[in-house]
Amino acid sequence: MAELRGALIGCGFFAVNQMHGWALAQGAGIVAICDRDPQRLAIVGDQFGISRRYTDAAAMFADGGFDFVDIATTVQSHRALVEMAAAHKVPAICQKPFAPSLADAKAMVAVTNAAGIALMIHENFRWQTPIQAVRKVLDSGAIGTPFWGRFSFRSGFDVFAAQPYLGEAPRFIIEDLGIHTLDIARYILGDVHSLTARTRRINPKIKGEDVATMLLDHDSGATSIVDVSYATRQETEPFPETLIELDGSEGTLRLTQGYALTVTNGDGTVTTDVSPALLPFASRPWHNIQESVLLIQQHWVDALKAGTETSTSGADNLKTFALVEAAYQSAASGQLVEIGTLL
Ligand code: NAD
Ligand code: 89Y
Repeated sequence: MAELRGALIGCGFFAVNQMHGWALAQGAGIVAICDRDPQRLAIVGDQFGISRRYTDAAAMFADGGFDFVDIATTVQSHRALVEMAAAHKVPAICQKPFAPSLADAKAMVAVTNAAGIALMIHENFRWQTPIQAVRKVLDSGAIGTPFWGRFSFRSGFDVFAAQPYLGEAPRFIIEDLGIHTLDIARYILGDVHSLTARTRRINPKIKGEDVATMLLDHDSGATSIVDVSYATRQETEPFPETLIELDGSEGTLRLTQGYALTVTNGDGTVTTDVSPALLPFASRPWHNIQESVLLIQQHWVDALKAGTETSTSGADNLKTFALVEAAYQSAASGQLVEIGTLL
């Protein structure tokens, strides 16, 4: 099949990683870009040699000539742009967080289903090499059936320097980062039926919460803790590592700082280095995330060509997004939230 032609909307901070990813992905390339900010359009267009440039997404869709769209804007525009893609029957990738609200996210799944187009949420953290390595250990049966887990992301990294909007919204860490950690918890231990959360704001300069602790009841019977913080200073800054502890019927697994994966069972203890690759365009400490961008984009190309559903389809990501909504509801009420009431 010929190379798939993509168009990218939103040429901001993170889109540069996506453009690098598209340059390396097999079977697809970007033929048009759009940003309502002419400066960003020029910077990214010049860097990646893209001559078809638009400041208006509607004009780009009207001109057409692409097989999919990659929406890399911030959350406020996601629903309108996905609806535009559906109206033109163009399969769409949409960055996380899915939408401003669960109602918007459900509407986006409905409109893409009605149009018969694929929708993938760019939920890339489950594609990180260390997370894939954890999944493989579980699938091998090395620790038996997991009954308890902890998914932890604690950092003092200044994310506001590159993404100033993160300090301005009333919701911060769960919607921005915890969404990834909750998705990893679902990916590893399966769907969740109830959740309890507590949040704090430690940094006085921001509007939203920067610490959250969540307790998840999985359908499998496993219990997990998802804890995230951007107010945690440590001797060695772990950004952007997700640390994982799993206890299973036959053994344990620990993914510790420095990308070390330790598995203990009846055969003894084995520690493996599961560091991500440092791709040619990547820079530490972002390389873990940057590699997962290429991996999820390659997955999209392969699935689009094969006509199969993606791992983080709109329908799948609704279940992750419901956990985000549940966490905010639980933190506000102090009560446990049943996920089924939201979906
Ligand atoms: P940004 O503000 O730097 O870039 C967004 C760009 O989109 C801006 O240049 C803006 O002008 C443009 N834009 C907004 N609305 C538009 C519209 N309707 N039409 C055309 N252009 C429009 O933001 P960012 O930091 O690059 O974040 C973008 C998204 O990526 C966010 O949703 C963020 O959560 C996500 N993100 C994901 C990861 C990840 O690992 N998956 C990491 C960082 C950021
Ligand atoms: O926006 C966030 C994301 O998705 O990954 C890390 C991040 O850039 C800052 O929390």
